[in-house]
Amino acid sequence: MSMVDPDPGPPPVGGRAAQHIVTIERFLADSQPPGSTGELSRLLDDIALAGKLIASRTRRAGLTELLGKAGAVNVQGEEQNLLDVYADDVMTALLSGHGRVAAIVSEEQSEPVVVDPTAPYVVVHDPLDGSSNIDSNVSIGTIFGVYRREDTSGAPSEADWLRPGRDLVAAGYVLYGTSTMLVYSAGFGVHAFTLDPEVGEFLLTWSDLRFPDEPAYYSLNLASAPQWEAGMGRFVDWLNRPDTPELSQRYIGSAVADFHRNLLHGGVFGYPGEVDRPEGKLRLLYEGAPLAYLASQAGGRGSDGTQDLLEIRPTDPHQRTPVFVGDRFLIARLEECLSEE
Ligand code: AHM
Ligand code: MG
Repeated sequence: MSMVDPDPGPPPVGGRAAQHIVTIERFLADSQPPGSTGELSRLLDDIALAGKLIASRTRRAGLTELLGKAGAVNVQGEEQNLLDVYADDVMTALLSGHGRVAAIVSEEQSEPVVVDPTAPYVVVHDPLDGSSNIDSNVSIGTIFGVYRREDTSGAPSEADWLRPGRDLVAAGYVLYGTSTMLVYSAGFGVHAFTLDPEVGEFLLTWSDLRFPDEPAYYSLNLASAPQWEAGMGRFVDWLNRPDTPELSQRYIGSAVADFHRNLLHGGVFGYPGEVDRPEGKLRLLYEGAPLAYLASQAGGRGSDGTQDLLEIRPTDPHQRTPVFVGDRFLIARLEECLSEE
């Protein structure tokens, strides 16, 4: 029997519960705008297959000696885990060789990788976000964004990937949690699919997810509060005032998992800049911008604290930025707190 109930009941938020069993492949094919080539749908289906492979390996990690360090350091100066490397290899393999993807920007690759100079899309991704959680069996995820090249006549260059999030044509994540879920948007709402491990298919769970009107959570690493600038202190004070909407604090340390919970139940995730590190930790191109794109498609927002994350054009593929994504009202309040003298 399938593990995914064809009628999962009402979603915890705005959005529609799937009434029929619909595979992601079928959903993508049925959602294509008239006249489109179907290449983007096939590209998203390739990413879904990468997600299945990574999920399968993640589930077996403790059994197959895949936990632990790979012995290499990535361009961020962070030690790579074996699963980081595996996930990156899977994404590269699935995105190469079929004429859809011209170049790939990955957190785990120091330089963008050109795979097909004439292809129409560029994919940016963090193959395994939250990888410090791998060894402790805590949720991790793959984050991705897709840009359509404006000019395919020459070899891919910086102009193809140093682009603001508002240019994204699709973005999403695969969350390896208690179940594996793929959440994506291609500009027409946010849709969530659960992997049925028995049949090996991502099946539609909810379409048109929206942040609920009443937020439930804020997700900040409060242990870093002494390093934050003064405005963050004002925001945290406001969050804890008795006349502020009652919120719980939840912080997983996997941005993708924190974002997902807040998408379902309402709230904001943030990784602020710090006095000695004003640019923060998270990367604009393959962490901040895709999550901000999803947030805006679900009625929320993304901000770096002063401006919309989707408006920032990176000058480096691995550029870092403060990231705040989620509920619009909470982000507006945060921006006010950061702008006060
Ligand atoms: P990673 O891409 O190397 O996994 O780092 C990003 C992760 C985010 O998922 C998470 O929000 C953050 O790092 C947690 O960092 P910290 O432990 O400093 O709170
Ligand atoms: Mg990562």
